[in-house]
Amino acid sequence: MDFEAVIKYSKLHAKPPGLSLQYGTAGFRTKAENLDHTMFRMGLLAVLRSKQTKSTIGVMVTASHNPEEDNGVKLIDPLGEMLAAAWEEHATRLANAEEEELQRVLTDICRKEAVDLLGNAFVILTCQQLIGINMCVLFVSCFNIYFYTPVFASRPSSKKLSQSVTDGVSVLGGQYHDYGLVTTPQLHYMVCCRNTHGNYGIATVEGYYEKLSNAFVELTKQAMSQRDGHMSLRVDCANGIGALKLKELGRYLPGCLMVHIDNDGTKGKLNHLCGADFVKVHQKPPVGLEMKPGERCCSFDGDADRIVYYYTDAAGHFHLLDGDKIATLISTFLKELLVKAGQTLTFAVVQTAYANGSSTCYLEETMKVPVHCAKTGVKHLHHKAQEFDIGVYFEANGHGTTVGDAISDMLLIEAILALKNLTVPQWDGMYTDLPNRQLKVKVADRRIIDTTDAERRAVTPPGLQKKIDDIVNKFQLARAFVRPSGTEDVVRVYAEADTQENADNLAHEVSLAVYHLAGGVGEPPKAVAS
Ligand code: NG1
Ligand code: ZN
Repeated sequence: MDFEAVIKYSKLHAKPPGLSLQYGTAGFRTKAENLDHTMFRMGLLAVLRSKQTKSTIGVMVTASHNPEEDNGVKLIDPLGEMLAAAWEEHATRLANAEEEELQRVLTDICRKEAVDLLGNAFVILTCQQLIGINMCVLFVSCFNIYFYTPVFASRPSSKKLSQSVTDGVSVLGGQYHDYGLVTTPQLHYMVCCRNTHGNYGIATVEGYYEKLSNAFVELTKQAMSQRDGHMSLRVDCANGIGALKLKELGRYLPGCLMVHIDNDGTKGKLNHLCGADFVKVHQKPPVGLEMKPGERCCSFDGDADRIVYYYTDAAGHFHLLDGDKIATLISTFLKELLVKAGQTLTFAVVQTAYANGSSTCYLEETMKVPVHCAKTGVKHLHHKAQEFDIGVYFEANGHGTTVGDAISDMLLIEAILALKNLTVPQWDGMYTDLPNRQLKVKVADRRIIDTTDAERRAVTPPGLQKKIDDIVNKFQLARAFVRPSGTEDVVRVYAEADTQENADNLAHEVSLAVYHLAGGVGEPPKAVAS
């Protein structure tokens, strides 16, 4: 390794002294102004991982559902999966090394991971310039580097951050290739295809559309031939990349599925009052979408790795079908097929603590499907799901499958609804969600909260869990937990109870406990306005 060059270039991407970041649920997330050194160093790390695995590795610059001033970076492993845990630790160490420690940390990673520095590295960079938040994607593999130019005008921070990544790649002798404007899941797909030499699919966006649309047509052709008229779906694309990609996919889909795209980025801001996160957290329809009663609608998030469904009934009531309902639909469908085929494969559903209590109860007690609870973050669910022949996993926010892919999840849901001849209200009627509420509390240092039992109990600060237990005991059918967010500088509070009012009050009381016992900053949390 040419340490002299690394150190010289590193000075151009100098680390703010003392700044400490952590590779969390979805990589590093913080203000764009504090990310330059991290981008450069993730470029270095991606090359090392590529050399070690002799494979394409993805590096993504993104802050999918976060506020505009935030940005982030994450690495994608050879099979399109999240980065291996040991390398997450290397990423954190590398990002936090002061300039004078850089050489030692790099040497240490190479030694521990037996990286062959003479090997090749291959990198593909794409930028997703969206209204509001920029996302850039970089792939590393063992041959070349590719670079894609954003379609829209680039924000200065995005250009600079992606340049920092390529500086890191170049200084270690990696090469580039540009994959253009793609969704996060498409990048994961591309990494997997490249490393499986076409066995998984063709590593182009066209290959992706062909793979998904062919599977959809094959799966539904019989059901579609028996239908009167086409199926139709309204999609809120959160003013993100999903709109563009869904339009492209439309050319590959047969006329039997009519997709109407709203919030396509021509008018609104990315994730602003729309998108899967907004709909899930606020439990109301997005702005920019005119729903007719009973009309089937869904929302993607900004980088199209989450999806939630919803509709309004004749009385105008809003009904949300979140990741838990999606997991239930898919697992019920698969379980029925397994029973029909007389198969005895191991089968389980993996959820997180955010899963609605009713969904867990329905799966275990009515469907007789084993349910496991993993820590937040799809990588945790993914690893648990791999223990079974068939594992279905979704976070309640609609983030599911290998890395979360709103487009492929949408097609799967549409296929199942067609095959089972189910309407959305019928699907919704499988079980009734317990009323719930999610809140955020600002604290001085969210690391003060440490959790156990798949994040369902707080071990620190002292007294907090006892206080939460006491509050929960005052309510019926109640459950609540708190955990530090891995993607935002907040503590998240989740509560569910027998009525919405009780869920709101429970969430508020728990928020106050966090505020008082875990170093809350600013004004104390206010009661939830219903
Ligand atoms: P954090 O910020 O750690 O809660 C959020 C989501 C996760 C996951 C990641 C990555 C919730 C409560 N949390 O993580 O489920 O999707 O973002 O996108 O929705
Ligand atoms: Zn996302």
